[in-house]
Amino acid sequence: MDADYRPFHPNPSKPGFTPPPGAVDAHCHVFGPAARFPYAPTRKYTPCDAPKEKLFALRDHLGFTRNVIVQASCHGSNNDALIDALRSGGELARGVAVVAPDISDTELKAMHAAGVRAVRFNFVKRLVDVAPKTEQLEIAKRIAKLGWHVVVYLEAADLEELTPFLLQLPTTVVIDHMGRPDVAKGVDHEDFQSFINLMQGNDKFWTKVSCPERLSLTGPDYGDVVPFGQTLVERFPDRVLWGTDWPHPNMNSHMPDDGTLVDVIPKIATTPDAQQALLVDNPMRLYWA
Ligand code: 0GY
Repeated sequence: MDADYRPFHPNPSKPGFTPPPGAVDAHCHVFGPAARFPYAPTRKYTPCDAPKEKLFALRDHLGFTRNVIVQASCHGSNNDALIDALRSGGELARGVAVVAPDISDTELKAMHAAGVRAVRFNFVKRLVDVAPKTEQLEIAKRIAKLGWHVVVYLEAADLEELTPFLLQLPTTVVIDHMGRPDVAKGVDHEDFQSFINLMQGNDKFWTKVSCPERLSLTGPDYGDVVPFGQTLVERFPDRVLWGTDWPHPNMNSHMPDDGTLVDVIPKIATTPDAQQALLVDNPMRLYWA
């Protein structure tokens, strides 16, 4: 089966920045291998196989200790590859699943035992047929009882429409990739200010200061995205997470060098305290407590 986009970087560089001991890559995926974990027939893209062994090798190479593995749309709501990776990762891995509304309590408990601590709701229309909000709210109420939270993937243009729904969710809500701002507009534009206002107005909102490679218009070293991440880390030091987004599905402009991505961290989290919170204390509180 051919992938729709470039393969991930074959030999990422060693970053110059050394993450603090116990650092967590809080947004990464495993894909397949398709021969064992087939991709969903309903998927909108076909990825390159990106098995757990490669993810764990990258973790070690970059100087990280733990992973939060996020179910991606190409596997639909079949979380078998994710659960298999979590079982292999043991205490060093936690997961974010995508579940169908008819999932049983027994299945949810088995996922918890494997390390799942959140569900993801994806609102990016090129990736999924977006599920009805009533269904998602029911799922959120059920997983709240397990102490899980909700991760949402949305684009800046949809934030206003989604805000009432996000406010209704009964759990912590982590917004992927800074809500995908249009970086050409700059941090002072009303769109990014709306995102900041949402974070400011309710401390249940967290965000991942990740994916400069997806948001950048200039490419490596992603200088045009730095002010966005830096602003969020400064304003909300206790509610930010960071992740590689390996193996970078749908990256067509270029395939990032994961070492270069790690070297963006000290530009957005400029002090040892901010780095410790971003890479260790915050993800440990949310996923390992
Ligand atoms: C990401 C981004 C993408 C894909 C998915 O669920 C997914 O398939 O999240 C994307 O193409 O923007 O964060 O992994």
